[in-house]
Amino acid sequence: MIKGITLVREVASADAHESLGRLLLSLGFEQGKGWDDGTGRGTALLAPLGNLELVSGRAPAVPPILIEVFGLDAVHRAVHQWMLSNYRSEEIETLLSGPELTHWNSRLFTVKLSDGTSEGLTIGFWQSENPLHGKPAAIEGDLSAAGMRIAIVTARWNAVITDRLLQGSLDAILRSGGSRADVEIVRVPGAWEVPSAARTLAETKRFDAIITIGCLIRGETAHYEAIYNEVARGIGQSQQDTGIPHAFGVLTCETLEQALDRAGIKAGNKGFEAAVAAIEMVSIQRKIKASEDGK
Ligand code: DLZ
Repeated sequence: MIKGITLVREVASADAHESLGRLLLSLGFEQGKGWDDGTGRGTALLAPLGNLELVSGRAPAVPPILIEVFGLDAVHRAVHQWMLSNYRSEEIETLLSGPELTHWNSRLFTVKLSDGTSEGLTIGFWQSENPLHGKPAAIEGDLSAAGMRIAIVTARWNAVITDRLLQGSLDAILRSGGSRADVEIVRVPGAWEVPSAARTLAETKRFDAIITIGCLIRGETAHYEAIYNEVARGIGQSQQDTGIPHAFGVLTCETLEQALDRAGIKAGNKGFEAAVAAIEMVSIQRKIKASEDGK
């Protein structure tokens, strides 16, 4: 039912109205639908988010108009610059404060606009010091592989590539706190065989995640598209049917050079990336289950 919040403030003169509007638009407000009925006018400045905050038990943050920003220092410089063209420099010192830490883990500066009214119009610009502030609450996986049992299925075809991907996966697991004793490596002839081995491993329920590794090179692989589609479908289906996360580390490349690039030369190591994804998915799965159990 609620649509939005509007704060209305009077500005003393048409010039101040114009100038303040320009400043706020330059800082990132979006121009909304204003009004002008001949007797007065309103400028609507839209922010991406707004909220009404009720406070008890301690004094609320002042001033009542608080604008949350990114890059507080840059905003402060822009406001200072704007004030230089609207106020005398000795006035600015009393009207514009420097950014300071607040008791609510943020930095804030205030600017008082002497707009002709007795109180003036004071705006606080602030930025949270908490990097997670404002992010929607979400379940996110950790990157700790400690105690995770992981199976890696790797194809022997194009072993010059798949061995590097395998090394990348092991590297990621061990560096994330996993143990070599908890990792089982299964070698299959080619990419075609990867899904079936992955499913067999997943069905044992002995593993928290399966990492699949292979390398298909278009120029050297007959029916490249057909094989690739089946491999991708088979791995995806095994993941969905068994509920065990399967990370996809099967490269599909135009050339051997491109494959080498993705196996640790120029474009990262996709085996490493697949292992990180597997670890994260196991962690996410555990957290989702834990949150369900806690209900
Ligand atoms: C046959 C074949 C070909 C032509 N190319 C590849 C490839 O690029 N990458 C790969 O992993 N495997 C290839 N294979 C082997 C098939 O995946 C499969 O192992 C065989 O057809 C036996 O079923």
